Amino acid sequence: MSSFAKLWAEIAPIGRAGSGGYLRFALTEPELTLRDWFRAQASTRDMTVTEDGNGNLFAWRGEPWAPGTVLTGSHFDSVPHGGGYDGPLGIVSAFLAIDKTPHDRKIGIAAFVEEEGGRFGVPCLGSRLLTGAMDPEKAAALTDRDGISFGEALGKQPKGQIAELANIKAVVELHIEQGIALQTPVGVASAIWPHGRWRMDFQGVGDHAGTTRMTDRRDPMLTFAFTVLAANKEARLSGAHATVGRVQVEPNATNAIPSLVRGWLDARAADTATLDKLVDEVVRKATERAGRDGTTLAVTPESVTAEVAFDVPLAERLSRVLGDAPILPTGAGHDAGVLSGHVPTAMLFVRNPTGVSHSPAEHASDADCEAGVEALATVLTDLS
Ligand code: HGY
Ligand code: MN
Ligand code: MN
Ligand code: MN
Repeated sequence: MSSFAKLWAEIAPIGRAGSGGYLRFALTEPELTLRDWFRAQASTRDMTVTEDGNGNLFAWRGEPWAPGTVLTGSHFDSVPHGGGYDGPLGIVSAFLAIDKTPHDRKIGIAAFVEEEGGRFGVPCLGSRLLTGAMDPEKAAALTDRDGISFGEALGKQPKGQIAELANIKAVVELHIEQGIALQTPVGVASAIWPHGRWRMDFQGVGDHAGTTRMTDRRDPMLTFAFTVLAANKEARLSGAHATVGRVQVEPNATNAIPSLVRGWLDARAADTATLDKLVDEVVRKATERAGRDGTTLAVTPESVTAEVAFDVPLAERLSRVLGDAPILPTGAGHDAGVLSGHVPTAMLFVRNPTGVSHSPAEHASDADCEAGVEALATVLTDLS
């Protein structure tokens, strides 16, 4: 069994659901177990483990935050029933890669908290706090579906911006590709598409499903359904990506016309103009339809992220040391995207043969994951 397969087998069962997907929400039992695994891996390598006051975990070879350190790593948390590679692959690969780098190199490994935003609703929460892009008070007040706040889950007020980030020489996050463009085992990221989430509240009038005449209804589900179709059509027309997910219906009964339907539009596009046009069009059409349905629509932009263009010389340097590895964009958000505004940052992608991600079917071959470890070791050695 390869060293990758052996280490992978240690974490594979943690947080796996009957669906074969993972329920690894930030600071819940499975993710806390993965943090214990992280600490154990660090201690077998005599690495110092620190937590930055925001829930981000770090393992350091040498002094924590020592000037000139190269930082790698990713996240443990998953979307509901997500795949096992999205996030953890970057952390498992980091521990295996550091074993292949000269011992005198200053390298750190990070496990960022709440990257998916699957529990508290803000993606890359940990890296946003670390870089000062998220207000600690606001973060502490974010609540999950059970009303537990991030501050309670963390057990303290998040610290916010960490000045020592300025000491970090470079960041390299390894991640499974969440698409099907990569035809070689390893690639290098050029950019992250602009993307964001828009909360859409469709307000109507709750009423009896059986006795209310169709002409008297103000059914928000109708406006919602129209909006889902409009988003899909706009995306197809403009080559963008649009999804409406995480739908909440109140009251959620078979025999009651809902009073409120809440859903999140996740929209992404290769450029900001296309993204803006898509969102504007969808909101315009949905608002028009609401007028016809006698409902109202309130749209709240959340965690809208501008395009991330990774450091070009760094990406080209990585591609060169990896024997001309392809350089390609991604539509997925990453902690590396948040950090790239503060430290020279790069990403390595490991081939995803089906391109499927955020699904139990997400998979990468052991051979490609091993190639990813070798590539990460090469890059960490080169940069440090
Ligand atoms: O949703 C994303 O873009 C990433 O997988 N967090
Ligand atoms: Mn993800
Ligand atoms: Mn991820
Ligand atoms: Mn990420």
